[in-house]
Amino acid sequence: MKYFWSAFFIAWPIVAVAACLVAPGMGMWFPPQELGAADPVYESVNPLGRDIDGLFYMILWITGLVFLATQGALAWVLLRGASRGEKERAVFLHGNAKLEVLWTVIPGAILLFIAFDQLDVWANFRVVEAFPAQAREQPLAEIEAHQFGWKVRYAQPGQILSRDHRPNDLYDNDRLYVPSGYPVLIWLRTRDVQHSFFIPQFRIKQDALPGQVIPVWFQADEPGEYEFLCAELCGWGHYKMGGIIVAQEPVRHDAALAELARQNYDDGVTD
Ligand SMILES: [Cu+2]
Repeated sequence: MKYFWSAFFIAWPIVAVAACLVAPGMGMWFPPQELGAADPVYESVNPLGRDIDGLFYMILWITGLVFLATQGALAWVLLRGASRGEKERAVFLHGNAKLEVLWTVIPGAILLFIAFDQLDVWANFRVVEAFPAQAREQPLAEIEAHQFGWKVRYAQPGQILSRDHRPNDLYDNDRLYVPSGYPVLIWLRTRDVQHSFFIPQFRIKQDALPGQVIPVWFQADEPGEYEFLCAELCGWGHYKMGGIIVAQEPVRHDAALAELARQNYDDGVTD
C-alpha cells in the first residue's frame, strides 16, 4: 500500500504519453491528405499548412519535454516520500530566490523565442503584403458566406475579378474550383452573421466578419477534392454549411470554369 498511490499517479502520465505515441498510427492526428485513407499521410497538401504544422510540432516538442521533466520530478518526489522511513523527518523549505528567477527567466526566454520564430508564418498567413505575389495580383474568387451556405463568385474566364459585382460574373454554390500547384487568393465575406471558413486539410481557418472583405490564400499541391466547412456557430443550419474545394490541373480547371460559364449563361434555347 505504501507504493500504491505513487504508482497510481506515475501511471497516468505514462498512459498519456503512450496514447500520444500510438494516436497517429490509429488515424487520430492531423486531418490527413486523403480523408478516410487506410494509410493516412498527415503532411498538409498546402505549403502554408505545412509551415503551420511546423509551429505546432515545435510547441509540441517544447511542452512534451517539459511535461516529461515535470512528471519525472513528480515521480521522484512520490517514490522518495514513499520510501522514507517512519522516523525520518520531512524538510521544510521557505522559497529559493535563485530557483524562482531561473524558472521565470527560462519560460520567458522560450516564449520570446516562439514569438519571434513564428513571425514569418504569421505574416504569410495574415499580412497581405507577404502573400505570394501571383495570388495577390489575380484573386481567384469571392466567397460569400450566408445562413447557411457559401456563394462563390468568379470573374468571366479571361477577366480579372473585381470587388464590385459585374453582370457577367460567374456564380456557384458550396464548391470552389482551384488550379492545383498554384497559390490562390479568395476574398472572404459574409452576407449576414459571422461565419468561419475552415479547410482542415489545408490548416486554413478564417472568420468571415460582417462588413469586411478578408483576403485568404492557400495552395493545393495535389489535385483532389478537399472539404471546407463553417467553424463558427452561426444558427440552426450551421451543421450543413459544408462545401468542397475541387483542385485540378490548370487545363482542367479552366475547362471547369468554362463549363460553369456555360451553365450560368445558357438560356436553354436551342435553334
Ligand atoms: Cu456559418
